[in-house]
Parts: sequence; C-alpha cells; structure tokens
Amino acid sequence: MATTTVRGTIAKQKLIWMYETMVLIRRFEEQARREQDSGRLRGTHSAIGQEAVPVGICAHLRDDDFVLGNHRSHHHCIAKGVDVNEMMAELLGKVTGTNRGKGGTMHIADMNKGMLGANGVVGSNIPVATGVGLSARVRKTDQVSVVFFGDGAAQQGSLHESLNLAAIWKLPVLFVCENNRYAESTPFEYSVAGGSVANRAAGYGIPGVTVDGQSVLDMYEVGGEAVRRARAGEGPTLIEAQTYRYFGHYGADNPLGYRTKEEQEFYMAKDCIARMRKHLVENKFATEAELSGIDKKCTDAIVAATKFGVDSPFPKLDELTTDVYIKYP
Ligand SMILES: Cc1ncc(C[n+]2csc(CCOP(=O)(O)OP(=O)(O)O)c2C)c(N)n1
Ligand SMILES: [Mg+2]
Repeated sequence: MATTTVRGTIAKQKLIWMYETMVLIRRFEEQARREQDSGRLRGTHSAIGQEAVPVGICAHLRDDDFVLGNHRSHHHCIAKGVDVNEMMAELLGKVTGTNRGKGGTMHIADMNKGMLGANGVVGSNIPVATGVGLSARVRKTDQVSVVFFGDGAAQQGSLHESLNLAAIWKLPVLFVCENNRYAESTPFEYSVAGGSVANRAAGYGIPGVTVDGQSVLDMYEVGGEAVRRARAGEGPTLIEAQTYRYFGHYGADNPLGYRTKEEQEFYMAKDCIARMRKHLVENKFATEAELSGIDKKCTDAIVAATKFGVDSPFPKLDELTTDVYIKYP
C-alpha cells in the first residue's frame, strides 16, 4: 500500500515536525506517568507506543479542522497542536489548564485548535464526530472531522450507526481506530468478529484501510488520501491503525497479567520514533546531532510545562460550578 512516491514528496519540514511531535508526546507521557507515581496526578492512560497514529493524520489538518478523542488522548491533543503547558496544568487540576482544571486528563479540549475533546465514555465521540462532519457540510466549509477510538470502542453500535450515516451523506469524517490489540485486558482476537475493523467498511460502501500504526510515514500516506477525499466531498474513510500500547491500560495495570513479554518486545522493536529517526538519518534529512537537539528541545519543553503546571494555582472554590454546567437564560 505504501509507495515511495508519496514519501518522496514529503517536505523536510513536515518530516521533522512529525518526528518532533512524536518525541514531544512521548516526553509528555513519560512525565504524566511520573506525576501519577508521585500522586500529584490521579491516574492516566498512557499512549506511549501509539504516537505515530495521530501525528501522521494530523500532519494533514488545519487549525480549523476538528479532532475528537477518547480516554487515551494526550497524543491526539498534542498532534492537533494543543499547548503542552496548558495540558500539563489540566492534568494537575490547575486553573491555567485547557479546561481551567476541571476536566483533567480525559476531557482536554481546546476550541481554538479544533480539539473538541477527549472523552472518558468509550465510543461516545464517534457519533459526535459524525455530527461535526454534518455541521461542516451544512455550513458549506471544507473542514474535516477526525475521531480516534480504540479496538474496544469499535465493537459498539455507535460506530456502525455513524458509519452508515456518514456513508449515505458522504460526510467529511475520518474514523480512525487505534487497534492496540487490547480493550483493557480483552484481546482483539477474542472480541472482534471477522478479525478486522477495517473490513467492516465494505458493508457501508466506503474505503476501509488497514495500516501499520507504528509507521508515521504509512499513517501520513493513508491520512493524506482520507483527508483529500473528505475535503473533496467524496465521503468518509475507516482506518484501522495497527499499534500497541507499551504500558498497562492505566497506571496500576500490569499488562503481563494478560499478554506476554515476547509480544511486548515484538512491538517495541518496531517503535515509531526509532524508525522515523532511522529514516531521517539514512535519507539525510537530518543528522543524529540535529535529532538529539530536537530531543533535548522536547525534554526542555516538558520540564517547563511541568513547572508551569506545578506552580499554577488550583481553581478557587467559588469557581467550582462555573464552566461545568450550561446556564440557560
Ligand atoms: C461506555 C464505557 N464502557 C466501559 C468503559 C470502561 N473502559 C474504559 S477504557 C475501556 C477499554 C477501551 O478499549 P479500547 O477502545 O480498545 O481503547 P484503549 O484503552 O485500548 O485505547 C473500557 C472498557 C467506559 N469508560 N465507557
Ligand atoms: Mg484497545
């Protein structure tokens, strides 16, 4: 599926952006785990290992396009351009956070960046993203709506209803399943009838694509065609990105209770950042020293974000119910 044609035409600046964004996500997630271990953050779902999926897709998006996520969404937010200072402050419940400290890790949203929200209710953002696509159509814009969800969420009715509506109305929606092989401890092989999420697209007459979600270049290629189709009014695409979460479902979860060390090592050997680094060096887009400079820049950015979050105040008590409920006139 991947051709050298598309890859050969990717601008160096875009390639570097993809590398840097994946590294920034990883540093953010490593810090989130530290914050959790220290007790300052009450729980987080790590996206370490899955960075390439949203980065390859969001490389094609504009600020006025839309992204909707799930409970494991830090990587979606960073790939869409949300500020890491505000994200870290949000994780720590501080008033300087994206949601003034009242959303936390699972509700990060930034309207200015088109990040309409992470969401802790599995599968719930899929129909919302479909409605967002319908809104773009009604307003006659060429905006695109992208929803990221897991292999577990793909077994919910919300996906099937949404695929049907998006297909008959040719809505500009990308349905991106991050198949990390597990829904909590339930393996993909057990829960997915037919053994494929992407194949289900055939029943709705839309393209269904299986892609190596640990290759940002493959993600970029598949994302480019899906975004092009959506903007051109040709309708939705269902993408199944095959990926892996390196850690447990959430902080205290030990994944070795339901998967093997050998399996983990198999996927970690195909790490998206290491592969992109190799690609950039081998094809002379950047030197090792330049990439190490980018790594340091990302580490520094997360150190600064953590300081920003820690130093920021909690919301005042009299703000407890503001921004939480809609006020009717
Ligand atoms: C409607 C609903 N059911 C159950 C849960 C509990 N829950 C949270 S995450 C999760 C697993 C989701 O798996 P998947 O969609 O594959 O995403 P992943 O965690 O692998 O990224 C479940 C069952 C929930 N949050 N919402
Ligand atoms: Mg999963």
